[in-house]
Amino acid sequence: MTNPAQSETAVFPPSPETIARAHVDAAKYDAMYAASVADPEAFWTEHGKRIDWIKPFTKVRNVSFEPGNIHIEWFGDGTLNVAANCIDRHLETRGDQTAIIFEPDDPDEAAEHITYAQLHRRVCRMANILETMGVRKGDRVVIYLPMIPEAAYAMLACARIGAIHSIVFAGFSPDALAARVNGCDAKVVITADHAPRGGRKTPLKSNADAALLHCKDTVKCLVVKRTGGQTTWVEGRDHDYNEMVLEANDYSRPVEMNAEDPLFILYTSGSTGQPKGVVHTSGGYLAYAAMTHEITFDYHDGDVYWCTADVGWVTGHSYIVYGPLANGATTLMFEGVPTWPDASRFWQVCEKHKVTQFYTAPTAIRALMGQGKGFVEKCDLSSLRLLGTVGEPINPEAWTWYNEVVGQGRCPIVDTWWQTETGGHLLTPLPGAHATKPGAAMKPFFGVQPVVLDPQSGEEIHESPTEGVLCIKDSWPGQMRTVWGDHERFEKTYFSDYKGYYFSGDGCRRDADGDYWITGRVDDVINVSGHRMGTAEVESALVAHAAVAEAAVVGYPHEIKGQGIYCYVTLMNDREPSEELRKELRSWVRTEIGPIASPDVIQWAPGLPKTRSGKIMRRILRKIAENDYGALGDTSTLADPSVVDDLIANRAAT
Ligand code: 6R9
Repeated sequence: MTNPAQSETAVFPPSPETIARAHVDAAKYDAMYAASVADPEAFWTEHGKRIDWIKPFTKVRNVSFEPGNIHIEWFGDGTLNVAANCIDRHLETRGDQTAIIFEPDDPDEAAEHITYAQLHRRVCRMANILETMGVRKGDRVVIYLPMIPEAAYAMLACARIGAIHSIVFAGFSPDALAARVNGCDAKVVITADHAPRGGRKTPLKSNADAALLHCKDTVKCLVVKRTGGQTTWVEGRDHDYNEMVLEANDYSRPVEMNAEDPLFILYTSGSTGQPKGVVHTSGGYLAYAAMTHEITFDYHDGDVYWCTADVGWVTGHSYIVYGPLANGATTLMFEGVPTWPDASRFWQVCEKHKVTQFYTAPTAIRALMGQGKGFVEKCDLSSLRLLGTVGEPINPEAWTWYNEVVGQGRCPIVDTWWQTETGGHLLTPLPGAHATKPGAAMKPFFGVQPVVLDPQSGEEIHESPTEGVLCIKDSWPGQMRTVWGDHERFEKTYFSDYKGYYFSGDGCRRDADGDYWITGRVDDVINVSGHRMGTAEVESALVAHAAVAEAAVVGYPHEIKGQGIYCYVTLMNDREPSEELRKELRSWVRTEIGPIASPDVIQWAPGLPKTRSGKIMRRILRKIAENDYGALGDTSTLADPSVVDDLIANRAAT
């Protein structure tokens, strides 16, 4: 699928038109980057001013990456309100400008244009409803909604009253939802009757009902009407948003928050244990999301910007809601999927709303590429000026198709590498400043100091070309601050393998020109269609089934999804393998975690390769799943080497 030799030589310099329009050209990038690392205090004093402070900060940063004392603070004595920054401050100049374009799942349903003035009223009403339900500053609110404007209202309403939101992707199961509600001890869950997607409906409210059975009985539920479909109702616990909104006051005073007060918690998968609650705070996060949104996407007034992510992921937080709205942009929210009613839906939406910047994931590009270019070519994409990708490495073939067929060779592609933990882009080409290379995340954003470490020695490698693990030296304002309720886990996960650095969990290459290429995770996290999945999570779901004695899960290359989920399952003595059981286990995992965790392959494994101390040797399992037996490496420490032969002989087709 990839051809590194070819991709190394293909270089696409920015066009003169792109350079002329861009906020940042090559000379400006070089000067600004140098300044940002030479004197971060001065640099961020200036750029911290892109947001409105109630009480301006006097301290820029207070950071320690020292083991035992991990501490990250930006603009620590400043106060602000994030919602006021995303709405109120625009009212005077752009009250009638569209803030959000809502494009529903069904193309026959009318799109909605929500102005900043309307957004203000709706967010205020939602804020007042939450207060009526007892939500106060510092309380947690879980949002479990479809991709509808109310999801943005809910986020901003929380920010307005100082509550901390935690969005749970609507594709997650009741169990996963309950774990997150309990994990952050939420007071309220906001959901909808149903979530329409790709012509199908997910019963969100009944999922929430099932989840709430496993939560404290004080948790309340606010229900938004989306389809009007039937739901059950628990008197006292359930609140009807559509009814309450008629009565709610349309002004709510934004609460003064400290820069370091948490804005949101977002659960994400790691290499061990259950998902962890990544905590982002208010000031640094917002400044960083806004700055990267404007510069990476070269956003200008009058543009129509579309990020196809779901607000359940960090990309939706930073680049559908907070970054764009802080900049007074017009941001498009799309409820549907790329392939329904057919594979031209994305391009029809681009044509219909005259989208100028389009930001999506490689998995979507690959899926659409497979449908042929006819679906693209029948739409008028002349409004497009820039394309972006995020979520996983993009293979040069998909990059080239994106560039030639979608961008018509005219639109720079920003391949943005970042993570839930980083809050915003860390590596990306800037459209007017850098040439692009198919598959490369290219250059650090301002203030970001990437380093490549030798995985064994942990030493920084200074020369190029080179390859190793990707770490970041020093902090940037959008960095996560802690793991909710578990600062020790924060330190252990990100700062203990390579002392003095933030460890990303990704491997990377730096080529002879000094440009960065992400090679993928080096830990037990797999990336399925751009969604992060801890192999440990899938394993614990599998072993929770009565028929399963043991399970080991690894990723393998998948043409559309990037990586697929390959499960080795050892059954209990009294159980026999069967197609039926395989189906049952698949649907079991879907119910335990959600459809995104659905196993692609289940191989029955009478035994798993283990060391004499009982550790599963995943390296070997990965190689078998990848169909790469030549490179099994050292198997001498295996307790029973014959296990491997059996697994190879019975390898499932992928
Ligand atoms: C924003 C987001 C983070 C992981 C990250 C990496 C992979 C993201 C990428 C990329 C190569 C890119 N990743 N962007 N890999 N090129 N442009 O996706 O956050 O869900 O936390 O995932 O995704 O492996 O470590 P998140």
